[in-house]
Amino acid sequence: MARIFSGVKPTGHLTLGNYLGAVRRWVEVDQHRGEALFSVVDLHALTVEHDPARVRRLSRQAATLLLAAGLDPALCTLFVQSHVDEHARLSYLLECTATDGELRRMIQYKEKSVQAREAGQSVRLSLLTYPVLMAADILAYGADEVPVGEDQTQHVELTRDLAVRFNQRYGHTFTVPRATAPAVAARVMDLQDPTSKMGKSHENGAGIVYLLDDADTVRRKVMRAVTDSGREVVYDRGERPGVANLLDLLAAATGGDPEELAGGFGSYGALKKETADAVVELLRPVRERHAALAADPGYVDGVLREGAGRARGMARPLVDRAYRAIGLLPAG
Ligand code: AQP
Repeated sequence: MARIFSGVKPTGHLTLGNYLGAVRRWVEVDQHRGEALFSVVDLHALTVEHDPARVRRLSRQAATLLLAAGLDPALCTLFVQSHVDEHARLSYLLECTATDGELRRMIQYKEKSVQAREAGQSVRLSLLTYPVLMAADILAYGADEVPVGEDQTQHVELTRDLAVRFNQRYGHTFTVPRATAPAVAARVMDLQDPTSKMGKSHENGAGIVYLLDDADTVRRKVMRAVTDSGREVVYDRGERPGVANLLDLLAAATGGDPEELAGGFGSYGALKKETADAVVELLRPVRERHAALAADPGYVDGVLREGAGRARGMARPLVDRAYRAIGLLPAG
């Protein structure tokens, strides 16, 4: 049975990009077909300027939303990363396996370090080592598969390199995982800037559909989406990124094919209206279940406690093995 690991960072409210690029498949496919672990990876939220109370609040909200989206604790393990010490323990060993050069080449590091400097902030060392912690998240569980959006595939590639290198030097310890991306909506773009990814930590929320936005807000954001100067509805990601993004969203929400859907619209307005309706309907049940679950934080805490216990039980033997393999003296 495949072992599957993936996570979401509590750096902002979960978005339609998170849902379509990752969470929906965790719910519909991954939790049914393997031994799946999903984590609110809160340590990763500390790699950029953060407000402690907000990270705490967003961590619980993310866990509640994952349950509302349909993760079932009877089928998968849901937990908070910082509740399981093995992630940090293994991360250090992997830092002793990775090189400064390969981390500096990571696209996300390059982008985020520029953003931090532009905002007058210093660049945290943890921003550079972030992909190593992510590798530890995955390798600690012997995961074979990592279902992520396209933006994370470079980090999964690094994880593979580190696993292979560790195994070659210190003996076979880690499973070498692979990224699995969804067929549609692997990269949902910002509605106001369709050449950049819809990311939950972006400053301007006008182009971002949050899972907890109410129906009117979703409609307004989709209706105001930036399109292109043409009039004809055609699917062309390179030349018409705004329209292509809407067609991708509609296809992901309704199960259609974006190129075929394009032929059915005579104007951008009609496409926007149908896309808005489809997204509202897609998110309605998630929002409703979230409201019910948020009223019972004790239940969510219980799920997370049990999930952390299970996760610890899986990770500890493997991480202990890695400690021995790399040459550390076992505690007597
Ligand atoms: N726009 C997106 N399209 C498709 N997939 C996406 N994912 C995120 N955005 C999109 C996928 O969702 C999972 C969890 O994402 P994350 O929490 O690691 O990152 P984020 O939502 O992108 O959050 P940030 O803080 O805004 O991150 P940055 O600024 O780093 O991009 C992942 O599987 C991700 O691929």
